[in-house]
Amino acid sequence: MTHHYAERSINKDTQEMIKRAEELGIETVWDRLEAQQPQCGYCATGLSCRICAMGPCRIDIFGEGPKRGVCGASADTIVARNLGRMIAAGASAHSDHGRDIIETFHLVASGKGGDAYEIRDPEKMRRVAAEYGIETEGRDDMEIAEELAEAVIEEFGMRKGKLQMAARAPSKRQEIWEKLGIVPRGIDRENVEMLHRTHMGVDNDYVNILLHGLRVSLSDGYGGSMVATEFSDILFGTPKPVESQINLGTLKADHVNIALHGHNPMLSEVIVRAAQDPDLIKLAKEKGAAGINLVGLCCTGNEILMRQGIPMAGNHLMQELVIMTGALEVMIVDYQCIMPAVTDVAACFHTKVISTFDKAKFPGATHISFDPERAIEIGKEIVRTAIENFPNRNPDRVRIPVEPVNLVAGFSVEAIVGALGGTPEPLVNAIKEGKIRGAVGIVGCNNPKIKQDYGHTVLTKELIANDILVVVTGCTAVADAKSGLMTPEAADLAGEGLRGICKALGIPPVLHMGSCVDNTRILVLLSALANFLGVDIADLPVAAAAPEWYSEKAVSIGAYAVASGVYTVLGTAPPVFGSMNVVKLLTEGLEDAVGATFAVEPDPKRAAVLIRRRIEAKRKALGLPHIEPDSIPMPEPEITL
Ligand code: BF8
Ligand code: SF4
Repeated sequence: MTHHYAERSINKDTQEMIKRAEELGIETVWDRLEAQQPQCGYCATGLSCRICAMGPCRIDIFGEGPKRGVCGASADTIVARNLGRMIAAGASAHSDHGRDIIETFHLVASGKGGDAYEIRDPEKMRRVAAEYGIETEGRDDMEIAEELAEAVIEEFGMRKGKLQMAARAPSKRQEIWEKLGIVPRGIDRENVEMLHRTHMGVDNDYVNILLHGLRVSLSDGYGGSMVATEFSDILFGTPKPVESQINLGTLKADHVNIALHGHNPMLSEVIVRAAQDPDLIKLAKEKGAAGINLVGLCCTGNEILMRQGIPMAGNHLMQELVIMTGALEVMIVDYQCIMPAVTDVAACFHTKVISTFDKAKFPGATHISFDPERAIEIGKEIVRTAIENFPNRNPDRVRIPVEPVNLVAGFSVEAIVGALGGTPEPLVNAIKEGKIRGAVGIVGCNNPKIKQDYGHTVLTKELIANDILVVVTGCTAVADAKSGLMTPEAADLAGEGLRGICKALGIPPVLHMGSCVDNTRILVLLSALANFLGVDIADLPVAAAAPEWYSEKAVSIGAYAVASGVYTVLGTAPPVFGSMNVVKLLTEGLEDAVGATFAVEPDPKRAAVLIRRRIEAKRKALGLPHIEPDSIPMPEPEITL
């Protein structure tokens, strides 16, 4: 058994809980990764195929083994098909989440939202309705809502030529998509078409498959995910700056603790209300608790942090560890990124895992089927279950390892533009003057192959120190917040220019823009900046990075970032190195097609240099004061693939 806690995570809470897991003999994600070594080299490089029953096949590019699958598929075809399917799975996950949100909005619009849901941001709804060409003048909210819900629901199929919200991109960007034939049409349609194309004997041309991959990703970025973000704002409120706390120290030893894990705010928003119910609080006190304490995990956590200021227990790799505090009564899960292992860990404690979506069941969990029409009742039932479980807690086994850290979240585009005085102009001016050299979106997951949060936090610190504004979502946001980078005081870590601006506005140098579907907020912000300057997104001094990504959703996000013209650096290697043609297309060829590429760089200090060089090259091309890109020295690698 290894004792290299410090190699697994940069965070004290994680290190302490890994130690605790070893004391108790409980297996964690790191142990299971170790047990999987060595992982399959064919799969790691994208060279295995099990799409049909003539296979499974694998291609041996280096040795004497086969160069073709049974059907004759080459390494290029197999790698591209596998990547195409990853994009489609990720886009489908986001888009099906978006569908659940729009269906709830439709329910509200047709007067069936009960007392659980309402339209909390009618002004935003009217703005979106106008984009869809819906008459808003002199009309009642509910009338507009119904027409809007139906128009958006139609976009999941194929009734329209193109997705309406794709028109938010700058016109030059839309022209590029049209020229390449990758304007997103129906959301479901693009995903189904990818499954069709990657069936045996359909699309065998790696360029053609991957171009469609970009189209699929755009149906996520400007479709499914954007629907999820916009309609979550309309239903639950558009985020505004909010203070809260983060890490395992947010659990309270004397409270009933409930963790909300997953991605969809439909249920978690209702739980937030149920936990404030006076009868339930009274019941908690009768059971000997001081109150009810909610904490978030992963993106459901980000959703309720952004809108309600609910504290955050941690990111992806914390989901087992939060149970090992021994202080968790219930973990409520909806869907995505929930390791099946959580029920195994829960079985070692009094913790109950409650699954809630019929499409996401977990062996070992209690299933309480969520029905939006009975949302409040179900929310209360779940909170009551947690309270009733409190007396089963063994206080001797409780370990809450650290004190929580403060943070400020809630930076929707509306909030950012609001902080700037209603226009992106001050930000644009700061970029023009070089006080802010550019902006970078750092997004994505934790992956046990990388020391937890090292990639996120090191890259973030390198960039802000060089006057690059960082916006974050998903598990990156949680990583940076745990390291104290999301407070106004963290501006002291920024370069002089960025520091001055953050201090003047009272904002952190790292802005939390939400969950992973909320990467679409970054698309909207980029389009606003590009439109303000009258240029394309690819002309802006911006970039993206996913230093510790693991999920298929992250692949879709990376693809729509690049398809939108944003240079994107990945920290974890995607399974594409089995085809040098695919690698060349992704890291070079796409520059000519869409004005941006992927890069793979596991060392965040080197990734920071790649990004700074890119930003300076873009500044130079725009005629802004710049540093010669080649004069930024590249450090020797400390971490390799
Ligand atoms: O959607 S960043 S580990 S929690 S996939 Fe998952 Fe990755 Fe976290 Fe959010 Ni996004
Ligand atoms: Fe093998 Fe071709 Fe079938 Fe894939 S599609 S498993 S390469 S025969």
